[in-house]
Amino acid sequence: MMKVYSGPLSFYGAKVLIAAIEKDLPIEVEFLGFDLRSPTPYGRNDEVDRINPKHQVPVLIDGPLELFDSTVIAEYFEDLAPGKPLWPVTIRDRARARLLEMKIDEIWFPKILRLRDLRWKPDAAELAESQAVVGAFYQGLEETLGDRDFLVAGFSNVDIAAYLAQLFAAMLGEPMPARFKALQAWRRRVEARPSVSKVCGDMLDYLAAAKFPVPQFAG
Ligand SMILES: N[C@@H](CCC(=O)N[C@@H](CS)C(=O)NCC(=O)O)C(=O)O
Repeated sequence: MMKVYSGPLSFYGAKVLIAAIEKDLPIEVEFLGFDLRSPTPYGRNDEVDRINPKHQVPVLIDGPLELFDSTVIAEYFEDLAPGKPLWPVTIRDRARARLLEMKIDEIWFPKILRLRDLRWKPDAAELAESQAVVGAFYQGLEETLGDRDFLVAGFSNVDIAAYLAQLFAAMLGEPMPARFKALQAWRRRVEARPSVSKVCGDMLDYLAAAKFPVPQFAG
């Protein structure tokens, strides 16, 4: 069976865990030690350090194949189980979806995570700036969604990444405002999926057990 190293509150790890469930790919998951009350919460793991020079999760081991990076792993899953696609069908939509997913991973999520850093080093001006960034993130998603059910064309890796990014924003005190009606409906649509409900439900149980505020979640 494939093995994934992740963390109990890992955004990038959760992308992989949700994709594996969507594709019915059985995986064994091992969480690294994690200290929610530390600014550097991740513990070290020899296997992760050996495989990933960036010392980050997720890491996947499938027999002799060893991978790191959530998007690289998701592409491997796509090739393993193409019958349950997590990218859109047309070439242009696939390109759009890949670009938006990269933007969420590399631009939006790190900005959302600034809210976590500000818990350790409070700074009113930076907090206001981060709150404005999260507002722009929601606004951009609502505009991208338009009147579709999902962000590009059918449920895809983009919806997984965007859902997780908004969940982390909510965990960090900036939940999606009610005025984004289409996006709220999208959020409920995504969290009704058993894959999302299971993986995010486990993360929120972890938060609750650690006595951290838990955002609204229907799963
Ligand atoms: N681009 C990478 C980012 C991975 C990443 O930042 N993982 C975080 C957990 S969500 C991590 O391991 N952080 C620990 C560290 O950087 O020391 C991916 O998509 O997998």
